[in-house]
Amino acid sequence: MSRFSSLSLITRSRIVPLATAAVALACIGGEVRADAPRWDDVPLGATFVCGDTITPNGVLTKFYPIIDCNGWSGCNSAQVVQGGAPCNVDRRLNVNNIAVSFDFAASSGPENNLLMAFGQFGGFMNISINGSPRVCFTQMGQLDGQTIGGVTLQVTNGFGNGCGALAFVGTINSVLLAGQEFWIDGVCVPQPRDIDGSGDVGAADLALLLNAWGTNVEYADFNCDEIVNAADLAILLDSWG
Ligand SMILES: [Ca+2]
Ligand SMILES: [Ca+2]
Ligand SMILES: [Ca+2]
Repeated sequence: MSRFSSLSLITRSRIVPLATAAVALACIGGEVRADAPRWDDVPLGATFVCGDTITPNGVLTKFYPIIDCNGWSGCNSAQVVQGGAPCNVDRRLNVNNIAVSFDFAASSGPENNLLMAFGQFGGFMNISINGSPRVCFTQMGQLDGQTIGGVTLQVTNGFGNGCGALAFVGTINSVLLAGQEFWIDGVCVPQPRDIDGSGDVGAADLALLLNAWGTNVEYADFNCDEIVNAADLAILLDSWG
């Protein structure tokens, strides 16, 4: 059995297996904000190393070493990339043996129910939420149903190497993620289906969504994949009325 085969809390002296709980959760709308990193405004090719601090979309973002399940740590770099496989949704962050943290509480305040697109293609990853001990794991799917730092996680796809989405259900002050062959994108706050704030979901909201068709505007990108398309239309219609 691989030493990385089970989801474990990192400690220097012991590895604590976590039970997997099957929890069905829905991600419901959130606040209209533009303060979650999508990387599209960060210069292409920008490269970050441990100790760097940046503020994509106003979010305090720092880089730290990655730590494996036995306590080894290392620090390579993260780079803003675009084009080609995998998981291309405009610009994204290639996380290559490094950890990246987003401190929402120190920026515009804690966020609720974030979504994040990811691509995982090998090695192991770390996650810490709200200052929790880092969890070391080898498949994003292992996070599905876990509660870390008081936030419950829901994974869509990504149960093997490939692209998926991670939903954070709860209040998020800060998140740290690390990976070896790992891509992060579309960290965002799910937007209300009532786009115009009229109090219901109707024709005016539909018109706004259709007007944004094919773009990456946030207000109509309900599933946070950085494109307004049929998936978002289906979500809007599901909330009709
Ligand atoms: Ca992006
Ligand atoms: Ca409306
Ligand atoms: Ca979308």
